[in-house]
Amino acid sequence: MGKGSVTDYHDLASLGEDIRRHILSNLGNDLYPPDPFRYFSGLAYAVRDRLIRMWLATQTAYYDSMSKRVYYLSMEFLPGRFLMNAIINMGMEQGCRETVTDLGFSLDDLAEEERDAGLGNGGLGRLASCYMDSIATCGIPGCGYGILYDYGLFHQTIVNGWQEEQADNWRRHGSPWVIDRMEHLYEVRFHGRSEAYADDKGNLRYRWADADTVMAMPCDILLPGHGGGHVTSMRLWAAASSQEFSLRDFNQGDFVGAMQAKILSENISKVLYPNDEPVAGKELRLKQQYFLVAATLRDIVRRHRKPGPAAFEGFADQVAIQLNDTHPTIAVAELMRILVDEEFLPWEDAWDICRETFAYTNHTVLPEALETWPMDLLGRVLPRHLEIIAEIDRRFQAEVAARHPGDDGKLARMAIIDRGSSRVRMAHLAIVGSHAVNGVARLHSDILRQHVFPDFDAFYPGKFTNVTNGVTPRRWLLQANPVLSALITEAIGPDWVRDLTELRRLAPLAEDAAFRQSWRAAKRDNKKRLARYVLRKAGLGINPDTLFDVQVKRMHEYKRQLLNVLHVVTLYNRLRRDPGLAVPPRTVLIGGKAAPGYFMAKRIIRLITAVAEKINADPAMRGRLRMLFLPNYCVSQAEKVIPAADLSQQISTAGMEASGTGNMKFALNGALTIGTLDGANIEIMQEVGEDNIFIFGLTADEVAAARTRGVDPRSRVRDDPELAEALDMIGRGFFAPDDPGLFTPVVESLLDRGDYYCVTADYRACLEAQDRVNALYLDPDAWSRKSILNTANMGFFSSDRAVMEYARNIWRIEPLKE
Ligand code: NBG
Repeated sequence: MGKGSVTDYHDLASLGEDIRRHILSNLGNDLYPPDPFRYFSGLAYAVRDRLIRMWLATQTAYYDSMSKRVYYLSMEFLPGRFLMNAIINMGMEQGCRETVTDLGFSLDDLAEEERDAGLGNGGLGRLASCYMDSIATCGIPGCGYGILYDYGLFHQTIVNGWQEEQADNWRRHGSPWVIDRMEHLYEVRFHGRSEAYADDKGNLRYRWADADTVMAMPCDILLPGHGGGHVTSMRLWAAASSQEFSLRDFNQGDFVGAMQAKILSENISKVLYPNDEPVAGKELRLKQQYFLVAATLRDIVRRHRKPGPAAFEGFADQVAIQLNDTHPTIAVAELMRILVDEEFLPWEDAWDICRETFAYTNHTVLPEALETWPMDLLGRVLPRHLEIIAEIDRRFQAEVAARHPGDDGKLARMAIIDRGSSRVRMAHLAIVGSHAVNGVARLHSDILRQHVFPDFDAFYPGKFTNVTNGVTPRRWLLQANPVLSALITEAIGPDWVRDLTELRRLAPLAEDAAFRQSWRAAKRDNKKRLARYVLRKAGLGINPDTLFDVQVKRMHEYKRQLLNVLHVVTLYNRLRRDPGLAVPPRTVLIGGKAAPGYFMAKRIIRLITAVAEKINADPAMRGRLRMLFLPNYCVSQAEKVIPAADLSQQISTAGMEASGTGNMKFALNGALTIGTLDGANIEIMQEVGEDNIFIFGLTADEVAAARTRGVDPRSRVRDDPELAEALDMIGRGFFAPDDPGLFTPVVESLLDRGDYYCVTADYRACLEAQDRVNALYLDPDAWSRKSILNTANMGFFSSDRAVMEYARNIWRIEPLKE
């Protein structure tokens, strides 16, 4: 694309004027009194003007190059805030700071006015957003597709120690970044029936009759890459009622009925489903998935045809579709429906196109998250799709049977439609309908091949691959940690921002005492910044001169926040017994949302707040141990917490965390990891070196063996007096004197229900690892050395590396040159 023009787009000279103009004529507001939210919005619109110009140029470059594009289909995106990210990536930070200062504000304060776009649950959505940043930065033609939920993941508050949920009405005050495109409405159908008919030539055809319809309206959010001038987009669909639908009832005089239908259809994009909630039987969730898929495929097909009447044979040379987890898998059946029922392609040709177009990323091995839909529900909502899936299954079973005659067990295990339960296994459909299937860390991909889908791996040699996750260095180091970024750039120059492996050049500086000193000073600055934030948000003072021990992520038993609590209670007991104990003073911070219906996760939050209350009120713990539950963990909070952490807790039961990406963000910011051999922790260990990480606990194989063997957790408790004491205190109400039975279920889950997550099994090893943490932290120079080596060796975990692997090996797309 025409370069040199990039700076023209930014046109900083008129920025102040543009901000005022947007406040006056776009927002219809006064300039006075100078309200920060108003000026934030004005600035956002002024930045957006510049983004739109760059985006149009990028689109032209895509069309001119006629290159293949990737479409990243995801039910979740978790971008957080947009303003600083856009400004920094566009190289406008300095200019913006000056302009905003002239207007009487600080840029950082204005940035705080923005509400997070929280359209995802956690790692899966955030990964999608990191990948958008890298797709734009690397110049890979393509964009994301998702849903514009009115309500993102709920807002969490802590009331009397319990989680409470509030609706996250994130667009309440407007959303400057969202561009509504009313001109491109598509109709999406549900219900009705599949109807067979004969065409002119007497061929048997199918059509979808008597369907209800909903309109899908595209809303674009533009995302600039760093430095290069490419701008990609997320196209998010919002549901609107279809005119024909309401008019039909209206003409019959049923105005209220018509309105009801309107409201019902608009419900489709109303709210994001929290994960870890049983989704089975939730018709609305299936409708959301199909809504995303149907609108997106229409849009892709429209674009494919735009240059002229394109043949579908060439479709997969122009289009790659990445299914982000199992959620959008109905796309396989929808593309078949379009090609066979609407474009009249022979089934075999359509099927080849499908498999060449789709690729599937699996993000979890938790069985409850591998979606299956009851046949009757699927048949009711998407009657023609059920027929198509049955036909795909029939042909697939014939293939399997031909290669493995008589092996009924294999047939039953591999079937897409599970005859026993009458459910459609969406993961099987995704595997059969894609040319590539990948896990998100090496261990996870191995587990997929060996334990979750071994029959498929044997049947399709080479189809299963791995792409280890990555995170964007722009948001997670450059933007979130300006102090450390400045220090790094001073030391090795700025190239690390677009080539993270450059960080390797920091390694020799680990031996430089002055550099270590500056490194510690940067960490201390970030800890002070976090302490101010915590005081403001939670009303609690924390001391930056203590070890910041952090675990922030969704609350789930497999992530083992409970093991963290058992360590804290044990440390508390040790300090009570021996006030002179030689351990560094520690501040334990835990944050994360629990799914609203997940009883145990919510009870564990209550346990954390109860233990924190007791410890923080104990005068003997002053200056030695503090604990805090951080309410409402979200992207913008992560940006403050991660740069301030000394110790990063990544302690999932081995084999259960597919990858983790928080683990990468912490280590990139110089935190040391205490963790299990799970997900990407293993690869982090290999990169940073075994001496620079605290690894403990059972391996994935040992967990599997322990589960088969069945170990009695009570015998472990008998053998370990500290564990016995901690569990006894929790179980008997030491932390809940007013309600002594409050935490009995938590202890019972360990002692009476088999301790599925191996908390008691890993307890002793965890404590020993924490002993090593304490010893090291008492030697600041030794700690800083390892901290520097962590950052220096995290280059592999850039999302640029990850999307380039996808582009080369899975999408087969070349990045555009700038
Ligand atoms: C999550 C995994 C994480 C992983 C992210 C991104 C789901 C279904 N999976 O371990 O639990 O890092 O996906 O791949 O949310």
